This record gives sequence, structure tokens and C-alpha cells, in this order.
Amino acid sequence: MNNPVITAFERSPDRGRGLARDMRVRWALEEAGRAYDVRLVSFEAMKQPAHLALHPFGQIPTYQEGELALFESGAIVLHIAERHGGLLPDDASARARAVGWVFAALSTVEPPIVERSMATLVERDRSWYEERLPILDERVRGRLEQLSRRLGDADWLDGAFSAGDLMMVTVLRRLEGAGILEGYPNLGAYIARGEARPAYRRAFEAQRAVFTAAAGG
Ligand code: GTB
Repeated sequence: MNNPVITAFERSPDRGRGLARDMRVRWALEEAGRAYDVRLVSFEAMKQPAHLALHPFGQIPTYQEGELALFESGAIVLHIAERHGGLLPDDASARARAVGWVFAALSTVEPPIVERSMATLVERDRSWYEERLPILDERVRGRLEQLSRRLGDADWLDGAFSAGDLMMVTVLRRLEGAGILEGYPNLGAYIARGEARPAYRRAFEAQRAVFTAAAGG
């Protein structure tokens, strides 16, 4: 059986911090114990017909396995989780709840975090930035407050570690360095628990090696 092939940035703008969305796919594959290959793509190549045939929006990550080609990190992680053990519970109701947490991470928690992060990148020099940032911070805090309350002192969001936790941890990591997570110690500990998993470590080192190699070792 050939390894699935995923795509990742040839040169990640995060300088090896594992914030791009190939990280969640790598992590899921590591949790699943599935070997994989990586095809690195440049920003230019992502917008060319060959890549657009795989990903209509010209982005990474993509996932190819035999005849199957997927885009969208959530769909890819769920595909991996459905076919391998360790990422979704066997019990049907617990499984449905874990899938719910994948969606919560992607459609409820990630959007305000991405909006804030994009503003810090592209609006920093605009006249409205100083006024807008606290509004964006507040939206993020609102979600973190709710998530923190739900997590409480549990290790994971709903029983055993699942694809929902994998997705939520990768979403929350994008806030590192923003000075916001510090207000939610249980979320900080939650992220640290995710990052301490051997599968996470392997995925992180693999993506970091791409940056190190591009930077000349
Ligand atoms: N909804 C899609 C998914 O979940 O797969 C979103 C995919 C996506 O946004 N991909 C980004 C991309 O290809 C890379 S991850 N961008 C290129 C483009 O759109 O032209 C986003 C990302 C990029 C960089 C950092 N960083 O430097 O910290 C973090 C996250």
C-alpha cells in the first residue's frame, strides 16, 4: 500500500512553529500510526493549474491516497480518524460528539482567532488598527472563556483524547505569543498536554525539519 501524500509549504511563513494547517494532518497521521509522504509546494505553484486541480482555493494542505484527493484540513483529519484507531471513540454517540468538537474547533473557535491573527498581519499600519484590535481580542476572549468553562479541570474535551482535541489544540496554538491564553490556565495546560503527545512531537519535528533545511540546516 502506497503512503498517502500530503502537501505543505515549501517555505512556511511561521518559520517552523507548526502553525500552518499541514500540522494537524501530520499529527493525525502520526496518531493513526500511518506513514506518509510530503510534497512541498511554493506559493507560486499553489496557484498553478496542477495544484488547483487538487485544491480549488490554491492552498495547503491536500491529501492524496490512491484515487482519493482531499482538501480542507477538517475533512482530511476526519478521513484519517475514520479509517484508523485512536482518534474517534467506538461508541456511536461519543463518536458523534467528538466529530462535533472538530466542527466546533473549525467553525466556532477558529474564525475569531484567524480574524485577529490576520489583522495583526495585514492591518497593523492602518488607521483603525489600534481601535479594532481590542474588539478582536474581546471576541477571542469570549470564545476562550466559554471553552475554558466547558473544559474545566478535565484533560480532554469529552473523555479520551480525540480528533476534536487534536483540532482544538492546533486552533488554540495560533494564539501563542498573543498574550491572551495566559488568562486561561486550563487552556494553556490543555495545549501543553496535546503538545506533549509523542505523535504531536513527531509531527512537529517533521514540519520543523522543512524550515531548518530551507534555512540551510
Ligand atoms: N480551510 C482550509 C483548511 O482548513 O484546510 C484553510 C487552508 C489554509 O488556510 N491554508 C493556508 C494556505 O495555503 C496555509 S495554513 N495559504 C496560502 C494561500 O491561501 O495562498 C494558514 C496559515 C498560514 C501561515 C501561518 N503562520 O505563518 O503562522 C499560520 C496559518
